[in-house]
Amino acid sequence: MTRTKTANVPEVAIVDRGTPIEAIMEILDRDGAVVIRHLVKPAVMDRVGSELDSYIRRAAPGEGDFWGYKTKRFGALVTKSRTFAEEIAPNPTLMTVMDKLLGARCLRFQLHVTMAVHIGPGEKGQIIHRDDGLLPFTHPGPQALCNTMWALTDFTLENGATNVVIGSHLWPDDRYPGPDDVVARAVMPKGSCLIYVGSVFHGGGTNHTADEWRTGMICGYSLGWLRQEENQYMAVPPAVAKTLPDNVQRLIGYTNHGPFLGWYEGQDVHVVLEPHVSDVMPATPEGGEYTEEVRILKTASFIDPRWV
Ligand SMILES: O=C(O)CCC(=O)C(=O)O
Ligand SMILES: [Fe+2]
Repeated sequence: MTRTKTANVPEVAIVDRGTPIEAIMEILDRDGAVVIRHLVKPAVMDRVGSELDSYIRRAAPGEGDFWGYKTKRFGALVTKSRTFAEEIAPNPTLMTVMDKLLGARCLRFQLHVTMAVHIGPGEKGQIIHRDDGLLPFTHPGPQALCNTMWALTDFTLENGATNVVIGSHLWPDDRYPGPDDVVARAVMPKGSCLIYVGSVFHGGGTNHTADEWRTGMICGYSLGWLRQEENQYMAVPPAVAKTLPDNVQRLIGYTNHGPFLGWYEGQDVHVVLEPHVSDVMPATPEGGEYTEEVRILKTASFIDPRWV
């Protein structure tokens, strides 16, 4: 189905790939969401689509107003799609955006959630919500997480492009979207990416088509000291993580946050991916084989709040 532009339906601000990061951050700060058009080539999405195809076919639809009744979902995209693991989750533009958004309140941000969302014909719009509603923080406040939605198919007004309540990331806890608030649609071609901060109200759109599925992939990031929404160590167990690039292993969480969070036997948890791992706390070798963080962990006499 071709995209029909409806004059009075607002759309989430869209910029081209390569737009300066400052301009992207300005829109994100103002609206709570922004779309980057063709952040990857459509061919990359074709590859992801073929890697996920058998899962999409096997997945069962949801059974509630939040996950829908005609919508298929599944997680663990890092394990299920090599292209997602290597080219989508660690996308350099997203890494820069997340660093700007989350980097001031953690030593490293982490992968928070991955999920395919395959909205079927006739599905009604998802309940409008804040993704950071899972966390006990008050609004407005600094962002604890930021999710993205990658378009595996075109996202159109007809097939369920995500609804985003513009500016709602700045609202207090007791304000919920009403009829006077601007709900914009994340209309975007395949290969584009919607970035939406954790506190902005949003939800999947209604799929008005008779025969078209709207397929997207959620890829979210959060402060590195927070519990991840999707259990990444279960979704990407060590045997799989071993086969991934170093930066992706660390993004998933196979590394310590500062010296004190996430360690394994007094070591950077990344060692569990190496062929020989000591299962007791090993002695620090002469000559500083350990990283500075592990040296601090093993020799500390106090805990410095800057480490967390
Ligand atoms: O499918 C969409 O467009 C949004 C999905 C979503 O917001 C969610 O599942 O949390
Ligand atoms: Fe959501």
